[in-house]
Amino acid sequence: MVPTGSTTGRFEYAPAPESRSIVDIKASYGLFIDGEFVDGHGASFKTLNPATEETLAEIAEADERDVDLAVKAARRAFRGWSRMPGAERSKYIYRIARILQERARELAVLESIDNGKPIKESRDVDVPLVAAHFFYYAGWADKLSYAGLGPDPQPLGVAGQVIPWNFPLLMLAWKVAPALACGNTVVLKPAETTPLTALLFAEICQQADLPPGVVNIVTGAGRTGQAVVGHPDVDKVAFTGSTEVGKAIARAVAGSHKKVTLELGGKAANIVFDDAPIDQAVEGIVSGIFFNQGHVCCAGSRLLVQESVADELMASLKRRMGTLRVGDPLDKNTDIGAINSAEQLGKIRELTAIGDEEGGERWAPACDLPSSGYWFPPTIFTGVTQAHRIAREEIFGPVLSVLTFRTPAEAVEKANNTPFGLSAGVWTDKGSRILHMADKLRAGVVWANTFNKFDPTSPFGGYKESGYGREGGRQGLAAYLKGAEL
Ligand code: TAP
Repeated sequence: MVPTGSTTGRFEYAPAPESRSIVDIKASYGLFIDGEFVDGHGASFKTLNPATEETLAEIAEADERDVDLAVKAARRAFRGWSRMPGAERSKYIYRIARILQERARELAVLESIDNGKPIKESRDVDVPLVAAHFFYYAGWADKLSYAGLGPDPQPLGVAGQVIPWNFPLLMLAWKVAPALACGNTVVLKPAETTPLTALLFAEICQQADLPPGVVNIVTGAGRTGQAVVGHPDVDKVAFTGSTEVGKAIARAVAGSHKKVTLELGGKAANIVFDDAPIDQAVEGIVSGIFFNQGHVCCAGSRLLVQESVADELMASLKRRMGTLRVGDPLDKNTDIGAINSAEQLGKIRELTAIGDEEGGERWAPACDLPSSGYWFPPTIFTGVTQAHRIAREEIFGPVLSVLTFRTPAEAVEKANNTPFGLSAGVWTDKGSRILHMADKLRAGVVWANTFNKFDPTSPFGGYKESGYGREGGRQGLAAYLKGAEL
């Protein structure tokens, strides 16, 4: 949909461009085990286009036997892969990175079709970052002894990796690239609703002549994830997803030899002080919560605005929200795409209804949403207090809860008043205030006068219920090496 141009933000539907034709989606997909696509022993499930509710493909659901075959293949491959000189391993990883770049358009279109995210995000953010991660970690493969993580770093073995649906390919890159660079082999389970780009990545592994078994992809739902995490011959568990499932995984592996990293949920504060450039802050608030439909673990889902500028900021934010284009993910002018699944849409509706009941004041620009597909308009709630559930729980949708503060100390107290600790944003003209806030905020990442900026060289991870361990940067290697702690 595109706005008619009125400041009320009314939208009309715009048809999809031809971009869909550049990607070839098969009717059905098997599992990727030992370098080959194979039939699974279990049932199959459908993956949908969330913008249309059309079935895209039939996907094999890996059961315990399939996961066992994948882990055995990874174990066999580990002997050769871990002993290969780092410079040789890096050649394979560089090759994967180059093919990812060559096939970037195809990957971006497929990601947008399966996930619902706007093509301008998958094209300009997700896929370039995915390639950048492989390039970055390829560079580490022959330099592990110089990473400051011990003189003779050794890989852990077989890594079982379980990832969510919000950044399907990027979460794969965050997990697979460092694991391979360190000499581990991988069994990865993508999320049930977004398996397609992981399966295209499997094809890319074949194209790069990666030795069979180094990367295995087992599609399925939570049960498949449980089988990966619980397999006795998995040495490392890397999980990104909800705090609830993260806790279940921590319990499941407790007492075993497995090394675990958990990247979980968040409820980030985006804090705007009265000396901040308002227009710039508004852009940061919009990208902080509406990027990727708000399906972002580090989304700036709580706006904390200093009372003296609250009215001016809110007026400006509403004007800007009126210009956001909601609709067809494959239209390159779209700002907000489809919600990833009916289930997620249900969760957003439920929590926002609770926001209404608790006395929050809901506002959204006028939107005509398509009749099929899963959609939610960009929404803000004012009059929110810290006790409200929409200020405490992760909504994981395009919904911003607005609170105010008077002093920096109050801002710190409110920002830290959450069980999570993944990220935060600070908007101010004063460098000293940025440093002060960065010191006081209990968040793994603190952005200053920007938001949602990612780079493979920079470690990412949480405090408190946002999980433990770091991904990205030199620190991200520690998760995949014996005895290496940060
Ligand atoms: P989850 O429901 O936790 O699912 C994550 C993955 O775990 C999926 O592949 C899921 O399979 C699988 N799974 C479900 N139950 C499992 C179990 N008992 N054992 C092993 N695996 C299991 O999360 P989601 O809804 O996909 O993703 C949203 C969440 O991820 C949000 O909370 C978000 O904050 C978090 N997230 C965090 C980060 C970082 S870096 N901290 C980044 C992105 C997302 P199915 O999909 O088939 O159920």
